[in-house]
Amino acid sequence: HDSENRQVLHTACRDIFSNTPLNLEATFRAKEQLVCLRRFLDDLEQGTIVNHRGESFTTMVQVGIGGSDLGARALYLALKRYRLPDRSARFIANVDPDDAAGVLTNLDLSRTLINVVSKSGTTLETLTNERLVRSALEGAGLDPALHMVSVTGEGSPMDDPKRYRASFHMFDFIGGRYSLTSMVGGVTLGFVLGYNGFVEVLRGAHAVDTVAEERDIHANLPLLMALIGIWNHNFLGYETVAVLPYSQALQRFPAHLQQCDMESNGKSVTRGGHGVNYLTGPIVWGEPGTNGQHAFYQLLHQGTTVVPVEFIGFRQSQYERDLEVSGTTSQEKLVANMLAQSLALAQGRNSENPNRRFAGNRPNSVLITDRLTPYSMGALLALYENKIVFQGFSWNINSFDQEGVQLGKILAIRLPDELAAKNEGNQG
Ligand code: G6Q
Repeated sequence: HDSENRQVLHTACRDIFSNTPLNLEATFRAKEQLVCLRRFLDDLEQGTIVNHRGESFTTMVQVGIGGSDLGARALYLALKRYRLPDRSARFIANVDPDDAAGVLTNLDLSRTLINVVSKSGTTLETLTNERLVRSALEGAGLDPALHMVSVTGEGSPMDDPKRYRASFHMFDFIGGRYSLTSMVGGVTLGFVLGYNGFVEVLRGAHAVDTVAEERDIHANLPLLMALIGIWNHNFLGYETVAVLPYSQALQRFPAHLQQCDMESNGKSVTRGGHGVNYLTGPIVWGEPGTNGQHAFYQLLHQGTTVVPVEFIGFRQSQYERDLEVSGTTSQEKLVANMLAQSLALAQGRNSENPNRRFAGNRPNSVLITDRLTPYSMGALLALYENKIVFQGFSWNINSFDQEGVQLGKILAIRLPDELAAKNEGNQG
């Protein structure tokens, strides 16, 4: 049967550090885009790209949805600590007009660059929001051509230099939800973190891509995580997995993983087109701790549904603005809470009183590193990307189609079209 027949070359964006890239052409093209990005960022820095008053740009608004939004947004929040002085980003995704209105409120449009990101250049939400932002710029007496840049597929309807001050390309050989390390994340993250900051993200991702090639399972962390996930899901029958970062900066990372994992592995036919008779991708969800402890952890400890948990923690804080209270810093309290939760889930607690009894034996893993930096963020991202890909291989499904999303896109056009015809009839 036909599939979208996509190549899976997101790792080519990181293979720039390798002497033997897997796909020379893809890596060459990824490098070309990095050169364009560097030039663009230098021009911003040196005051060659400025607004009509000769002032620098301080904010970038990324307009895009799904794979053209979630990862860049999650990493921006994760790495905001490292932003250049006077640089920040905002994001508009939803076609809900209140999303755009909320973002544009109190924004100095004259110092803002709008970065429209769409691989296909045809997504309803993004095209609608582009028009909306364009008209906001015009309404403020600004020339959209000076304020808009784009990231899109070569030859897409958005690949139009007349409409954008600068344009970057993303490639057909990289799926949307895996595209964060291409220009989809590169332009906004580069604007905020600087070129070197973005390259550090790539470097961290490349390090884990290399680990993913290890043949020894014990040395191959993404493979180990994939196999533990399969054990919990297929052998023990647990249907969901919670990713619980003990870092507020990772607040949107579970949402990015939700897309990457569920869109990739939410499939029910094999690559040969036969129905599967086993579970494929789990339901992925999560929120940062300790906040979650005061909310849904009750169910994790004592609910009838067992939820495997993946904890993520850091020994040091990002800002290091911490205080010792009652003998420990806040960061120490944060990590201690994570470890205590992990132990409690595993060990449980016996009590005469059934209300206070915890069964234990609830599977969880703890992933811990020194600090959330561009490098470790890139590594974390690639860890999960590789895990998801390994699970897709194991289930023998095509993790790189997204027919369910495509159906949504068709439906999203059909009904509004009928509504538009009706509106026109009413006006007539
Ligand atoms: C990701 C999916 C999907 C896609 C969005 C936006 O893998 O394909 O989430 O990224 O629908 O698509 P465009 O980038 O084409 O606007």
